[in-house]
Order: sequence, then structure tokens, then C-alpha cells
Amino acid sequence: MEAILEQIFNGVIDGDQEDVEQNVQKALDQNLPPAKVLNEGMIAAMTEVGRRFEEGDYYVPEMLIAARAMQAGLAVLKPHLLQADIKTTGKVAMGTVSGDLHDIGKNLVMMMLEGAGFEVTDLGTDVSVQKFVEAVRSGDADIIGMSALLTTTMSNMKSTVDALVEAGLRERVKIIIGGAPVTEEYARSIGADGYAPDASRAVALAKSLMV
Ligand code: B1M
Repeated sequence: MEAILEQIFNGVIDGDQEDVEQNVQKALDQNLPPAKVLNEGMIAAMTEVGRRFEEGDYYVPEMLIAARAMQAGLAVLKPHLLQADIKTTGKVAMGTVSGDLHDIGKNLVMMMLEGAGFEVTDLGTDVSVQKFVEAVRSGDADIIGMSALLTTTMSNMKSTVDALVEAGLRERVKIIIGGAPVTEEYARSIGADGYAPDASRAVALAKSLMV
């Protein structure tokens, strides 16, 4: 791995925001592809943070400062992940489901969707079923995107799909889901229109649903 990517990786793990910001900029100055910086530097580091948490070497505060360092790096990376002058291809309302505060993956998916020309509304984290339903009712969404990182909150995706059916709004909107514990099979089982394992495949999925 390039030395600079290793520095970014270590910076995220150590939760050193300033270091991560500076090294992401340096990597871009060295013309490393933004996707490589993201995947091999930052996402790989968060996977390692998760592993350390599971092993009991890291606790919530370490996870939180690592997340802040990643977000600081993402802010530097964002303009480089976006492409200019792309026509809007649809409206997406996106949120992390009720009970779930993880938002890095959601933010990344939103960034990439914006980059692909979608008009994206951020519903935030801990989004109630009702708030998703309202986003569809108000006509603000061709696609609803739901993210969940906890096995305990995934079931709120199903509650949202069920509530949209009950409100007679299901046919008006496409529903896509993702997040670490979510699978293609789960998406099918709850009646969502699709699942994506990562941000770039979420963009491809969203595009395919708009044609
Ligand atoms: Co949490 N946490 N956390 N955490 N956390 C996980 C998810 C965990 C797997 C760690 C572990 O045990 N290994 C574990 C969940 C276990 C489980 O349920 N199976 C866990 C736990 C247990 C918890 C708490 C319960 C801990 C506690 O309090 N005891 C607690 C819950 C709080 C809550 O939400 N109510 C908690 C808290 C936190 C922090 C607040 C400290 C922090 C989040 C900060 C933030 O998001 N602002 C945090 C973090 C950072 C993590 C890990 C380490 C990293 C998550 C992350 O940002 N990954 C995580 C371990 C891990 O995932 N390896 C862990 C990077 C991000 C780019 O990836 O979000 O997967 P991800 O998104 C990807 C894809 O999944 C996909 O695209 C993204 C880009 O490629 N994707 C979509 C995501 N959403 C999508 C939507 C789509 C399509 C694709 O369409 C709509």
C-alpha cells in the first residue's frame, strides 16, 4: 500500500482529524484516485476499528473519534467524488432508520448519488417510519434510501415498507436499502426494490430504477 494511504488508515484508527485531513489532501495532490483513498485508506480503517471494537480493544469513544476523523477526511474528498455538470436524474430521500445513529455510510451514499446527478434530501439519522412516509407523500422522493448498521434496527426497514403499503403510497416510490447487516435476500423478503453493498453500487441501482 502507498505510504500516504497507510498514514490515512492509521490517522482514522487513531482518530486524528487534522492528520487525516492533511493526508487526504496530500494523497489527492499526488493524484491518487479519490475512490482508492476512500476504499483503501478510510473504509478499510473503519473495518479495522469495527474489528477492534468486536475484540474488546476499542470502546464506543474510540469508535466515535475514528468516525469523526473519517468524516473530516470525507469533507476533503467530497468535491473530488462529485462530477460537475450532470443533469438531475431523480429525487432521493435518504435516512438511517429509527434507533440507528450510524451515518457515515449513508452520507457516503448520498455524496455519490449527488455526484451522479440525483437531487438528494438528507432525512438524517434515527428517522421514524412516519418521516419516510411523509417524504413520499409530499412528492419529495422518487426513491427512498434506507441505511441500517445494527441488526436490531434493520427491522425498521420492513416497518417503513409496510407503512408505505398501508398508506397507499408504495407504488409511487422505489425503495433501496443498504448497510453492513443488510443483504439482497433481506431486501427481497421485505419487498424493497433493491439492495446495494456499497455507495457506487447504490448509484448504479438508483439509476437502474429510474429508467
Ligand atoms: Co457502531 N456498531 N455502534 N458506532 N460502528 C457497528 C455497526 C458494529 C458492526 C461494530 C462491531 O461490533 N463490529 C456494531 C453492530 C453490531 C450489529 O448490530 N451487528 C456496532 C454497535 C454494536 C454499536 C453500538 C450499539 C455500541 C454501543 O453503544 N454499545 C452503538 C449504537 C448506536 C446507535 O446507532 N443507536 C454504536 C455507536 C457507534 C458510534 C456512534 C460510536 C459510531 C458511529 C458514528 C457515525 O456514524 N457518525 C460507530 C461506528 C463508527 C461503527 C463502525 C466501527 C463503523 C461504521 C462505519 O461508519 N463504517 C461499525 C463497524 C463496521 O461497520 N465495521 C460499527 C464505514 C462506512 C463507510 O460503511 O456504514 O457499512 P457502512 O456503509 C457502507 C455500506 O454498508 C453501504 O455503503 C456504504 C459505503 O460503502 N451502505 C449502503 C450503507 N448504507 C447504505 C444504503 C444504501 C446502499 C448502501 O441504500 C440506501
